[in-house]
Amino acid sequence: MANTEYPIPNEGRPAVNRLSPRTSRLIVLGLLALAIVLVPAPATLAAPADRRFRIEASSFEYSPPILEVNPGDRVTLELVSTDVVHGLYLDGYGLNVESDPGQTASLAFTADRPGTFNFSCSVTCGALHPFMIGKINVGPNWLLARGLALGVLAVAAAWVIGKGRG
Ligand SMILES: [Cu+2]
Repeated sequence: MANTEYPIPNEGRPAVNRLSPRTSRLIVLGLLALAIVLVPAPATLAAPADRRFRIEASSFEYSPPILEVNPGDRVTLELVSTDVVHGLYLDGYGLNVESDPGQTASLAFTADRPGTFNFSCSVTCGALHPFMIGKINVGPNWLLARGLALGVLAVAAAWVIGKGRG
């Protein structure tokens, strides 16, 4: 009768040995959750660089519509319209540029704010003008990654608790 998995009460063992496997698992999950919340996001993975993007604007889309940069990058957007006058207004940074047909207009800024920023056409260009949008991701989305990881942990905890009841 040495190592029974579930210690018999009043056997005289110290209380620390009486943690059920379920409790131990929940403690491990709790510690993981704390780690996910408390561990700082890694600093910028890459050193700041000069990034240049050529964005073609046509009715009613941008090509490419999604840009990825690292925090601290010096970003230059070259907007070139292929048909009528289009603009690009970058949310969050409050920057705007307009391009005449066939002309390239540039916009330069330092991506000093991490996050996802939408941009949209700033020149009324036709029926679908309000839908002429794109976005710039500045760095990985750590908030989203943490949220997903915590969600997975919550599901695991619910499973452990449910299993213990069954
Ligand atoms: Cu437009």
